[in-house]
Amino acid sequence: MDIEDVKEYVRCKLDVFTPNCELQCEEIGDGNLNYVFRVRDVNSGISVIVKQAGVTARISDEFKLSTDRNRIESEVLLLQDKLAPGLVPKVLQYDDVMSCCVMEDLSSYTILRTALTDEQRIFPLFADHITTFMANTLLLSSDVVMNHKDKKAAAAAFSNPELCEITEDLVYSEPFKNHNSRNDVFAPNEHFVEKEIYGDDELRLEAAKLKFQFMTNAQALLHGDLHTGSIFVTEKETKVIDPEFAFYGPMGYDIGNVIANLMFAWSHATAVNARTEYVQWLEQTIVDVVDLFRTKFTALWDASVQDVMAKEPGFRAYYLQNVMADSAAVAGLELIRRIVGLAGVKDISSIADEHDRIAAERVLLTAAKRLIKNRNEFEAGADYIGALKQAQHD
Ligand code: SR1
Ligand code: MG
Repeated sequence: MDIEDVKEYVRCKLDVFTPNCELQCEEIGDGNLNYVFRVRDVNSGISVIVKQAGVTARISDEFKLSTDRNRIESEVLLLQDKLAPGLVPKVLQYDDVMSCCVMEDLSSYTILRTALTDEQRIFPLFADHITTFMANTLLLSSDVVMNHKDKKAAAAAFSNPELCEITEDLVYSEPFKNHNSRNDVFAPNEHFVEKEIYGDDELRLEAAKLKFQFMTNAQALLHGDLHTGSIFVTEKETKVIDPEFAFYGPMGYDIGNVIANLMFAWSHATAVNARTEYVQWLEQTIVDVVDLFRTKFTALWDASVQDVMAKEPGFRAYYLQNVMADSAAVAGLELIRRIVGLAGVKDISSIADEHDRIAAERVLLTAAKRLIKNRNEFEAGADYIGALKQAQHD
């Protein structure tokens, strides 16, 4: 739809707008895949977001994608609002003919990546909110809690092969091979990447193991793309958006993405000499995301576990330890793919000084290798800060 189509569409389809209302509409999407419109009634001030999925990705026609991702996104938002109330936008309507979802307008919120990278703002409640979101949506959609037949039906309903293929290629394959890839390496770091990533046999073997774990471990209903561009924030509230990559996969995929993208914010902050209070808050937030997740996951497990064998003494600790190791590995993969692969992040690309950017990328890539290879050693939040500080001195 173009802007006029969207105005006509909401005028006809949504009760909140009257037939003669005066509408303003703008396209505000800045993601890689879809078109996002904000429509506002000039007189009442009421506004909504209309998100439409096309048959190719916005970033490039090379990606041919099913519009079913819009159905998945709409249904997952409705489900996540039940599992983690108040932490996702309200869905007002989903239309499978137009492949579009109408949802709550969050115009008083800011995208977390922008707020961190451009504004260096502090969000005191973010770690608490995002860990509630992850513990609830992941554990409560898993076999630990759900009836196993219902869980298998949910896994089938949220089968998302085309968007999973993007992740399999862009996260788990292309960053490790300088062949037939769409990688986009910062030129001054090409030799470093050649040696430290493409040339590291042990790293590539671990990435291969993790790729097949991503494809085969239908552990929980993931958001599937939980970076700081998928999170809206204010000082008091957090809303997770864009679950179009959702599918049943390993829990660590979501947790690792949050950690890695906070590390990107930390890297940007240190590169531009951000104020100490802000850098300290970022470090504490990384620590809190890991430690609060563990605490909440443990409490929720005890309150909601259903499977008879999952109640065996020692099983909870074994399960959580695997989730935390996966999380560390995914954090490493996300760091590597955003520096080496096709879809970069502005936390890094906006570091203006060439030497600062070279150094920032090398610190993160060094930490990433440790996160992947030594993933079983990352248990507490402080371990992640330790990896960053160690990489600064390597
Ligand atoms: C072609 S899509 C590139 C990336 O954008 C999305 O947000 C996902 O992170 C995907 O890997
Ligand atoms: Mg997105």
